[in-house]
Amino acid sequence: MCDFAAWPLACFVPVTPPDDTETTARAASDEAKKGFPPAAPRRRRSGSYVVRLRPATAGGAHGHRRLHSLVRAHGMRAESLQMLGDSGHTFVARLRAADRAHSRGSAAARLAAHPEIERLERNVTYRACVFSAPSPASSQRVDWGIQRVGASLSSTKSGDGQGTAGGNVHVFVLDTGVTHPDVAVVEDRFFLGGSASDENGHGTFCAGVIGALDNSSYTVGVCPGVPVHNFRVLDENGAGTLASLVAAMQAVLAWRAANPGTPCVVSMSLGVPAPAWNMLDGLVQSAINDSGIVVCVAAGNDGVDCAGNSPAHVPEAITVGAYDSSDRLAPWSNWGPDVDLLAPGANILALWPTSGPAASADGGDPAAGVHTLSGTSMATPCVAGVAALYLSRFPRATPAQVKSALIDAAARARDSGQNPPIDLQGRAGTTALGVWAGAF
Ligand SMILES: [Ca+2]
Repeated sequence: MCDFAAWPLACFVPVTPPDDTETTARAASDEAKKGFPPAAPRRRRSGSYVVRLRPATAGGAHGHRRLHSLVRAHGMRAESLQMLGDSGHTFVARLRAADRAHSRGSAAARLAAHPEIERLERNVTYRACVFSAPSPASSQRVDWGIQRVGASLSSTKSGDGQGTAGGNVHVFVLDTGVTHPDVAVVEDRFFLGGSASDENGHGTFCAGVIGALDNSSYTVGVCPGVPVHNFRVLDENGAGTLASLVAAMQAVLAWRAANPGTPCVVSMSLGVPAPAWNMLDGLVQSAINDSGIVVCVAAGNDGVDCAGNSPAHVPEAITVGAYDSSDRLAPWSNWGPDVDLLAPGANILALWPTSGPAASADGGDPAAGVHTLSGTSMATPCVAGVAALYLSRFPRATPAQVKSALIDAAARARDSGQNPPIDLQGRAGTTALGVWAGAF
């Protein structure tokens, strides 16, 4: 691909237009000799030129008149003659030979040699020096995880190129920000310095797993087109603070209080080792028990029991571990009795910022607007998307009912053979159930 940074000007290559050398009346004469009635002489073609008068020649209106005069003196007519901007001495002209006795090409060459003319050049066509890049609008890619959890069987049939999540469910993505045209972002807020823009890519990716639009571009989410609240709590390095998370959760609670009839889901692909209960854990618990908000959290990527991670160890939250495309628990996925469901988390394809500092970072492909990543961070939004799907059909369900419904649906799909159990790789005491979107 053409690297514009390395080719600021050389990227534009002048292209000579098709030869428009004037056609003479020879064809008509030949036909006359053969006894045909003489046809009308073909119209002499004009050509576009850029002409610059020497600085010593008066410019502006005087230059305009002078150039007309010089054109006529050289056996041509100017069909149009316009000054370029306010240059005074540079004009663009369409010139044509005045009669058959003159050839425009040779007349123009003589004009170019006139002492009052500094330059006279064909007005050639320039084209951008760009190779065709993968067009994100030409196709939509459906990740293996979307297929694996039966999202194509859900009420919105992810991947069929149409369909938006029904109902009035809202999803809050507490992450590095969400910056992508394939996500229906309805609110941008930031709880760190800076702005709500995603300068890391992680938040955009997670939002894509939840709800990338089911259209002709980029990827598709589990709950396509669901309204997303972009709550930026992590910085460009993917790091945030307890304070930023507490502030964001308080804002979610305030939104819920103002919109009591609107079901909502919080997705948090983040965590910190925390053997003890902390303020965020208390807010998550309150959001679930007191405010009716479904909260999905990542188990973590340390390959340990997630009982020592916040907010993964909040019992009421839906805590998510990760499996790979061979239906094996990922070796780095946290595990243990606090894990409620597993979801695809290895080599997941989802959205990536197309511009800004994150676009080319971490191996992302800004031209494609997608990226492949692994982690329980990728698995968590899959479950958040399924929860949103469920709430779009059963908007009055409590968080406890949503959690039970997701687990029951996963078990039924396992029993029917649609949703194979996950190989736990020896991590006994962890659920082997993968989330199943196909029921909703
Ligand atoms: Ca899409």
